[in-house]
Amino acid sequence: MTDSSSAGKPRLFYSEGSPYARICRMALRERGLGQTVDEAVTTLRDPAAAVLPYNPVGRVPALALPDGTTLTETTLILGWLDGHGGRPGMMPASASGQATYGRVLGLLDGVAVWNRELRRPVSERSPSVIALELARANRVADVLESQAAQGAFSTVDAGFLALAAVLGYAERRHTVWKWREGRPCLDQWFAQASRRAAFCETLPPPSGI
Ligand SMILES: N[C@@H](CCC(=O)N[C@@H](CS)C(=O)NCC(=O)O)C(=O)O
Repeated sequence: MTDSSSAGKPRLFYSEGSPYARICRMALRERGLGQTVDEAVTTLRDPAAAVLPYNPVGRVPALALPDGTTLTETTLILGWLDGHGGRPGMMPASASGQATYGRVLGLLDGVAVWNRELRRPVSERSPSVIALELARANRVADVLESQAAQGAFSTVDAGFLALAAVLGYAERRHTVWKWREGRPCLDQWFAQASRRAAFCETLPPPSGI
């Protein structure tokens, strides 16, 4: 889709509650691109959403570029951001770093499905979907706990940001998941990650779930 008023800066559409958009918003800050890319809040699942003329999928994050191109999908946007600015990029170069990022993103995908179930009326929720996603989340988190115990997530990269986003989401918008239980290393890691300016400046509002 094209942007008829596309002469300005790239614009990153986000919603305040979106952990995916938060990954990109934290990357913007960690990479010092705050002056290069504007941020624009949008509603979601709304025919009047500001993002819709740019992204017919209607999801965030979406990065509208001055030439009329709109990039969607967190990983593609991280890749674009990595191509701009002088600081080290966020996408890990190594296969193991990429595997870790993919693992955390898979955790986030599962938690997002689980959360969506909980936003339905009780009579429309699927207990089997919830059980599956709970098991998936705990299974992945156990592996991440082992990784954290061995010193993973000590560098700020895509895996770090995705982990901060998913645990931050669990902290404020998906509190039904007691991810800290039996995971002291992740707990400690999260306490430290939470102090970063990029994290503090992108806190999502609590959802009551
Ligand atoms: N695979 C996408 C997922 C993005 C996504 O699901 N975003 C949610 C917000 S957390 C969204 O925009 N939902 C609106 C909708 O589904 O209509 C990515 O990696 O960016």
